[in-house]
Amino acid sequence: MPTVAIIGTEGSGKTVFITTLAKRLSVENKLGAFMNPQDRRTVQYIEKVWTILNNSEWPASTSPGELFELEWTLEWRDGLRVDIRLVDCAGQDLRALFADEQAANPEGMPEQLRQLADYSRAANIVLLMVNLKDFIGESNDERRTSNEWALKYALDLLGSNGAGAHIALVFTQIDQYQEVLRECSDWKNAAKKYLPYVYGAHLRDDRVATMAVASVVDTQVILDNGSPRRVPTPKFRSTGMGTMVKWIGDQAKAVVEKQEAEAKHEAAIREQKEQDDKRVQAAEQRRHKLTSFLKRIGGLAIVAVLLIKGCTWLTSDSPSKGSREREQQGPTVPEPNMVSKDARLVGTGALESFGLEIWGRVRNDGADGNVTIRCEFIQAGQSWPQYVTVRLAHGEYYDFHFTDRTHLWQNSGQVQWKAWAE
Ligand SMILES: Nc1nc2c(ncn2[C@@H]2O[C@H](COP(=O)(O)OP(=O)(O)O)[C@@H](O)[C@H]2O)c(=O)[nH]1
Ligand SMILES: [Mg+2]
Repeated sequence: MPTVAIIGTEGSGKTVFITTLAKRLSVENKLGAFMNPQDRRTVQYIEKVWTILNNSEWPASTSPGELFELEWTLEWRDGLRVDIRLVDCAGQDLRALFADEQAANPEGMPEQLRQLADYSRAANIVLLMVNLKDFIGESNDERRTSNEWALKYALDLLGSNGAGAHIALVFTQIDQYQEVLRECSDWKNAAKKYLPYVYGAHLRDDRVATMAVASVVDTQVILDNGSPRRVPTPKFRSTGMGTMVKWIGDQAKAVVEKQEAEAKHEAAIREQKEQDDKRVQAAEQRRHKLTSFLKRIGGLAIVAVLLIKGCTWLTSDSPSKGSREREQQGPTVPEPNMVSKDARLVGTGALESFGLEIWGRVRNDGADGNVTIRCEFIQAGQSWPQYVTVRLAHGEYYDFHFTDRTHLWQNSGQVQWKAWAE
């Protein structure tokens, strides 16, 4: 929802203005606009001030920030709505509302003013309420210049803060300045005459709209302790309200259209990005498929090559050539072959003791080299080994012969033996 900030220094006429506007729009106007108060306090406040005005009195001046508590939504029949808040501050705070140093140093700003500043800076529509008395009626040149400077500075900052707020300078209490209007023919010309710097910087090219209102057109003079004073006439009329509400509505429409266009644009960008992402994903998948296909093909190719190679190996004569070569070269290690072996008892001549004799023949069927012939004499779980190593040429025989006469004695028990060649 677009937000509206109605900003003005003390005495600019905000309290009387908002009360009059809220009361006049508490029923729908002819353009279908309606001020919807957002809480009971807002209604109570407006009712109280309205009663005061209709009792021919002005409301007591409000302390800065008090009016900010009030809140309305201004609503049109077509569904358009804006949030309205009032920002009242002292003249010197008008700059602080928009000044960058304050934004950069929010701790230096009183909490109350910070709230006002936050709202004002973010507002889509800003109405700056100006009482011409601060310029025309101000006989103090310095004060007049500083009033104008504060206003210009606020507008400068507002125009440059990038939020693109729709801004209007609103002259208030114009029932008192009909002479000025006659003299200048319109309010923009009056600004040119009485606020030349503000005019030159902001109003000249209509970047900032110029408007004028009189919340209380009908006034009467009363004697207050003998001195004459102007007070509202009961059932007073207002001027400029309709024009201002229409202007707010037009700006709000523009804000909403811009917001919608931006949202659409963002959605379009998002959609485009999603599509791009999808396209990238699809391309990625295609590439992945292709790579795995190629990998498979590659794998198959390797398998095919291996198969062909295998066939070649199987069919080629190279391996058999190798084995032939090996055959031609002969075996590389000795291959002892036990041709025969036997054993017999050898007596010492004495009956009580005997020995065992093992003999046999070994042939080397392998390469020339050393051959070891081993034997074991075994009796009652005990064994006594012997061995002999001989160098044998390929095909050469060796007759071996082992005897044990020391361990084998008595004819008791069974004698076992084994012999082998390595
Ligand atoms: N003649 C006339 N005087 C007004 C009008 N609005 C405000 N004033 C005078 O300006 C004073 C300040 O108005 P107020 O709304 O309280 O200003 P605020 O400080 O901005 O809230 C009032 O007490 C009135 O004397 C108006 O429409 N016509
Ligand atoms: Mg006030």
